[in-house]
Amino acid sequence: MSETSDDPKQASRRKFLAGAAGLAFGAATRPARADDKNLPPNVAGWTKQLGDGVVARPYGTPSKFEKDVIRRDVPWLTASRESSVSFTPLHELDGIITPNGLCFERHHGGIAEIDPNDYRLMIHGLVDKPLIFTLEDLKRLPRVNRIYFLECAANSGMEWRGAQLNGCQYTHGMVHCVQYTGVPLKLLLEQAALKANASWIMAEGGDAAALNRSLPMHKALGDCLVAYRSNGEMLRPEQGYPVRLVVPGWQGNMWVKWLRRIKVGDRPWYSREETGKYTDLMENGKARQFTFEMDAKSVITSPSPQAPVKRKGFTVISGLAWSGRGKIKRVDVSLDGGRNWRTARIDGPVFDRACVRFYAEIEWNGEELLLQSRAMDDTGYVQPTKGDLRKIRGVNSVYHNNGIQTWALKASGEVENVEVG
Ligand SMILES: Nc1nc2c(c(=O)[nH]1)N[C@H]1C(S)=C(S)[C@@H](COP(=O)(O)O)O[C@H]1N2
Ligand SMILES: [Mo]
Repeated sequence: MSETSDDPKQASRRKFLAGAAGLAFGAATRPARADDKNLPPNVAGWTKQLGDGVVARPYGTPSKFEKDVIRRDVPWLTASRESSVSFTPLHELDGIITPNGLCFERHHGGIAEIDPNDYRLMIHGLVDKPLIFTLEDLKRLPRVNRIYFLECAANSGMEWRGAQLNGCQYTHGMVHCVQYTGVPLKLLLEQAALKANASWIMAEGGDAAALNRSLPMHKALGDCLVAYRSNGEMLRPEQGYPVRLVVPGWQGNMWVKWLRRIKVGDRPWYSREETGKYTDLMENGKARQFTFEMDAKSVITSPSPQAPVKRKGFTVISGLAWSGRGKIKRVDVSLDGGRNWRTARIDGPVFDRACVRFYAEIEWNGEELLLQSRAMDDTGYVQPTKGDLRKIRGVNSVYHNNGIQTWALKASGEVENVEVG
């Protein structure tokens, strides 16, 4: 393609390159600073001496200059640290995989510390052969690798009352997406030999909360995994070391960590987490129960309140989308609060019930924008506006808020959590 092409992609690329050159020029002409000795044309300090040798960090950690890329909590949100939540720094990440050390945590009774030698998984109830597996037993069985998102049903729960928290880490950071390695739950249930009337299971954690949830048998025999690895390495203690249940597309609460026991039955258990919690109070005073699936959702992670725009010109809008019902088919981005939409570019792999990464590149000249993203999945479901969601759900809910998020981009480049219409 020739340099004089009118192709808009080429044109924006030329402008982008011109902008980049401008940055270098600007940097070279700003007032001298003490640390300029590392800048061209000088040879930087790190080139003039040998660095640390191998295994200086036997388990690698991020550069010290990345010290702000961390999970964060909101201290006033919960009464204790043991029953609380920390949030994934979505605004600092790219691609689709969440690094293990940055996965949000949600605990009801603190992090259980389990000696893998003492770990046992019991399967009992309506089975012919009750079984107890050690970790070694589980590792000897055929295993699979799957990339899935996990979203807490309470993600964005504060936002039912209007724009509350300023940062996608806090509004949307109860989601992570990693590659699990584990044994299909079906395999274990088959070994235990289900009785004819077996139609539900109850999964229970070995933590102080002994968190337990009922799952219908079709899901248990479907795609659930008993997982022990995340992104290749053993699960982190925070994520359920050594074993957690993986329940693809369904609310995070069901992904029982520190998995201790699976009881097989013929009806749900109606445990605390499926009666007092994780139900959705509707406008008419009735509550929806067993709302397992997570609806399609998306969020722009940059620009966002914690990731303001630093300069005018070529700007990459980026975000994540996911659906508990299947694959993300398309993501649209709006710059004007939902009046006009353009199709975003999805880049990277698109897996069933995993996060996908999207981009929309714009020229930003300092005008105020109302940034939104809207996800569509392969069932035809379209992420609703918050207004449309409230029409159906009312305002009594905590869980399952998948409404379209709006970020107001100010002339200064700062970004604020707002709500439109
Ligand atoms: N045993 C046990 N499992 C648990 C929990 C818990 O407190 N105890 N919290 C649940 C909730 S509410 C969520 S959202 C997910 C969070 O998983 P994560 O901490 O890996 O992000 O784990 C679920 N599994
Ligand atoms: Mo949760």
